[in-house]
Amino acid sequence: MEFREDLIDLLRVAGSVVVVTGSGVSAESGVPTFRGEDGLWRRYRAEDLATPQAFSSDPALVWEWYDWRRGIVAKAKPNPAHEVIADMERYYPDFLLVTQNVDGLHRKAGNERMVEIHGNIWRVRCVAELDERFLYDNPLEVIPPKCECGSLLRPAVVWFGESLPFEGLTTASEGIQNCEVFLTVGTSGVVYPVASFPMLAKSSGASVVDINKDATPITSIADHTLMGKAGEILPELWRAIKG
Ligand code: BV8
Repeated sequence: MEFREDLIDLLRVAGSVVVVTGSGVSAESGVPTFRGEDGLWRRYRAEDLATPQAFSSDPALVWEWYDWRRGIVAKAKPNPAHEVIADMERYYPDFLLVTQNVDGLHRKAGNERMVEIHGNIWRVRCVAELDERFLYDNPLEVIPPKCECGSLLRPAVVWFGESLPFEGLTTASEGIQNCEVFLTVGTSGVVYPVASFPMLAKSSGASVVDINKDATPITSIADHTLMGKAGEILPELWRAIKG
């Protein structure tokens, strides 16, 4: 795989790098993407299930969907793309990973300087007491699961129409406005506010690099576009950078 010299130089000497990932980075770990041909939802669209309205009208249905997804994620392992992004955290003096994925695979690969900006599929929240905790039961014994207080537990993820965590958003936007290189991997760039991050990076003077299987709205603003599978491109790119 050939890479432009200026891209290799850029990534070799960068001091501050922000990486934003979407479900495409986990595709080669066997975790289905949202909008791909293998569509994450079986009979329903994600946008119709990942909402507070869907949960309040049918918590069992929403939990059945998440229990099914937790089953897939439980068997998934980080792939070479996750491994490279974990190595980037050790290599770059100033590094931040912002992931839209709720599968926890980046943390499994070793990333720590990271924001799970849409939450984590293994965390739940009591709808009454609002406290969060990990719930690793897989499959769930009871659907929908209940808190000790008797109220429903919900997945601690950000649904459509819900605001993203303030702290995570602040960390992400500060990092993006101060980075030299902004790298997106495996995201269709259609879900806001994360979809606005590449333009924020560009307008803050960062070089935008996009790795994706298909063209997306990010393609038109990226300084460098590497089209293909993240699990194949990233290891080759990383070998070229580290020599
Ligand atoms: C909010 C967690 C304020 C749950 C998710 C109209 C215009 C603009 C915005 C809106 C609008 N209408 C509504 C909105 C706001 C809405 C939004 O953006 N909707 C979109 C659909 C238009 N956003 C929100 O509601 C957000 N909140 O705005 O708060 C607010 C408050 C009140 C009222 C209004 C607004 C909350 C968004 C978060 C939703 N939660 N997930 C869960 O996971 O169950 S979103 C979901 O999409 C996942 O987090 C996912 O990560 C994310 C983004 O999708 P991608 O990761 O990009 O995945 P996708 O399948 O789309 O693409 C994968 C890509 O990888 C593809 O391009 C594919 O080609 C590529 N690929 C595949 N395989 C590979 C690969 N690339 C490389 N290698 C491979 N092997």
